[in-house]
Amino acid sequence: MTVADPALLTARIRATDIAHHMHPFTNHREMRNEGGPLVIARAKGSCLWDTEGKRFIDGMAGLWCVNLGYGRKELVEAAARQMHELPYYNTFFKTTTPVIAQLAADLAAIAPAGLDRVFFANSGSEANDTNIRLVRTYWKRLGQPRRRAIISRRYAYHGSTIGAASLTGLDSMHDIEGVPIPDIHHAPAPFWWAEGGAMAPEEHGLAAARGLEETIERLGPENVGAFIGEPVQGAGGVIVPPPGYWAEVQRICRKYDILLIADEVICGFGRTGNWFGSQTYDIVPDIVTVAKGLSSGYLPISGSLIGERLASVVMDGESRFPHGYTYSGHPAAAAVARETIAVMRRERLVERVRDDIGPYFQAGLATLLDHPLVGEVRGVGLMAAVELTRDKAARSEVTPVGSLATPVRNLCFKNGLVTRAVRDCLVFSPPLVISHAEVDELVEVLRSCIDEVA
Ligand code: PXG
Repeated sequence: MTVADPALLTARIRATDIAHHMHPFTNHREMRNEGGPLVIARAKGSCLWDTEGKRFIDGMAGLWCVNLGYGRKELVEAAARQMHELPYYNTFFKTTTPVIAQLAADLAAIAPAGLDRVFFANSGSEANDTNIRLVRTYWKRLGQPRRRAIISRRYAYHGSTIGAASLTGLDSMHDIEGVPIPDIHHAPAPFWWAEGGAMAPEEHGLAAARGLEETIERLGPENVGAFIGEPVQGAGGVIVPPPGYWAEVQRICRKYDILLIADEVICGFGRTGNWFGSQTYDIVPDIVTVAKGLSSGYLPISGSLIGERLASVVMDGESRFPHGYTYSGHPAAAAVARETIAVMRRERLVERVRDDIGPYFQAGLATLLDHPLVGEVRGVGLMAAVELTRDKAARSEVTPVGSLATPVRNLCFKNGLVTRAVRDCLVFSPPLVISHAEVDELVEVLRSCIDEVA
């Protein structure tokens, strides 16, 4: 479409999009009534521009993924070089490619201790579906096929495929027949703001962990194969676990010999100030899900990192693991992932999040706490939620749900800041390269928008 007038161009793209494109998680009628989708045309660093030249700070790094920021020539060139050399070959039936073998080794080098092998997929959802099969295959081959239950948590987001949506703990995603699939259960989340009542946060964290133990006992430990959790629950509203929570969950999993899966699709690759959230919270997982930041979102790739305990049964046994995707270990995506890890090392981005921009970002958002509508600011590293309420002391739920955060989110867009409303909190996960000045701008715009809604 070559149209000189930006407004006309935008209108045409919107019309075409409305006519033909079904969007994920979108109310199309509402979108049409509002004049159509926002059309993002280009991006650089931590900023986006729409087709009419309006600039936005990307407070979400795309969808929690563009960790290195936009416009990274290194990543583009890594993909191009690989595509010239070998654009595609598969990894099924005893074949491999140099780049995927090397990426697997790169991941083993940075992964939490002992997770030396990786099964590749293309999205977080696919990797979590892989995990369901991994866990059930593991127990079946050990002669304990009854251990097929997998326990997840409320507010969890593990993806949209039927398996991953089953693990997800959001009611809206279970609103069709057959979901969740059998033998998936949901335990409480350590979500103190909404559910902690009069308890101290640490006390509520232990109560949530106890809820996991009760679920295991109700199901019978001999029927439970694994527990899956995000170190910090992201899409559910950046639910930061209180001190002691993960240690207790770990203790419970060990006590009942249950596999522990850390879904690091958001937390991985520096987001929490370490390479993995498991390191931030001293979790020793049997499986780690990675995606998003693995390639900084430039190309789709994900994986399940596994340790010796699983590998010895599902890899080194007599039979093969009957599972795989055409694009498992795609060479171009793998080349981008390798370069992403290399850039993170060269630019010391994990250290930057831990020591510099992470604390600066959290301190900036914390200045909003003096606002009458801001009940809580919670976060770690470069992920955070600003919880809005009409009654701070009572931590009362906003009614109707969304009536504070949604207008604030809409105003933020109008004023050049991309954020996401989850119930009545605004969530943030900016690129790891966001500058101090951009953080200042983000906080300032957010404050003015909350003011306006107040
Ligand atoms: N696990 C976690 C922890 C995630 O956050 C997935 C798995 C699924 O990944 P894929 O690549 O299949 O989407 C995710 C994805 C949001 C939002 O609005 C969050 C995600 C995806 C899309 C939107 O917060 N997280």
